[in-house]
Amino acid sequence: MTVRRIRFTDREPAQADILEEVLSGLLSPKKRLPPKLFYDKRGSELFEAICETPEYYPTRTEIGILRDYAAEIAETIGRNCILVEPGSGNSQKVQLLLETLRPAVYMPMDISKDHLKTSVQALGATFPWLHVHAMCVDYSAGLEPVEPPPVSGASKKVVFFPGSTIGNFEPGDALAFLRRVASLVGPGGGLLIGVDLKKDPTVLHQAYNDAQGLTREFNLNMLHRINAELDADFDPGRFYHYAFYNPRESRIEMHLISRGAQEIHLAGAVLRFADGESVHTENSYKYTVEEFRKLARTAGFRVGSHWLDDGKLFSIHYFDLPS
Ligand code: AVI
Repeated sequence: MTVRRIRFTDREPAQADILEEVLSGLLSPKKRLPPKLFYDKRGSELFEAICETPEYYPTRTEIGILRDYAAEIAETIGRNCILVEPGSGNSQKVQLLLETLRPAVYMPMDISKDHLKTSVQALGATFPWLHVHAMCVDYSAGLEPVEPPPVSGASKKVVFFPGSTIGNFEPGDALAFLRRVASLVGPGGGLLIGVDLKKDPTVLHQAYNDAQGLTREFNLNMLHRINAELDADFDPGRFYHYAFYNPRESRIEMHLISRGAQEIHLAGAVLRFADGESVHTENSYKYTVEEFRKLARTAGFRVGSHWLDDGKLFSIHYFDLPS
């Protein structure tokens, strides 16, 4: 008998109509664009390249923590869980846990079908014992109830949310997301989450202003994407990448700053930019361990263990819900 270890659910959203969001953001008094626009094919490649730069410490630091503490993390969570990963991308980080954690089933969720299919095939080859139920969905549109395939011996649901993606949510949205995770995993379930920490602003500044200029290209790529998909006439050469740490708000802010006054045409609208005017493209909030634990408690979680690197740059937390 053949055992079907890999399943695929396809709820890929139709090509999102981004026009309305782009127009309303650029017509508002404080111009803004949503950070999800970063991640077209080129943007995703640029992000992967940023993660390899010497300045962007979060990725390698989180990977180091997962390597150093995989056994302890697995013991804290317990074997045979249903492991759900929203925004799983290339499923690189979870691989550091699979051998020790031995989940009953791994459920990666990602909006990019091709990415998901490739990574699921690779996982199947590396971990032949692993049951995988991959779902092509836009998890930011809601974490609808995840129905795991019938796998014997499965215990609780655990969400894995690495990368400090939670930092890209406004604090109110971060709380709402944690609440949605709590209702998804239910009593006895848990959340393993990576969170970037507050630190010397110079270190933060360098992480978002790498010497190779990849973060600059990543930021400007948004304008290339709007030109390509919405037929706008931005000249990306007429915008500066500007990223800085705002200590009052505990966040890195990324902006695109207009070099000179200019007019852009988009879907019949004329968008006017004053010299030096900003388009706010991203926030990346930084927390202390205590601040994040407080947020998780407010969302209804019981706070458990957390793990840090020696330099206390990054944190991984495990929270759960009483059974
Ligand atoms: C995906 N996210 C956690 C990254 C961050 O650090 O906020 C996105 C990023 N923006 C610029 N560099 C990386």
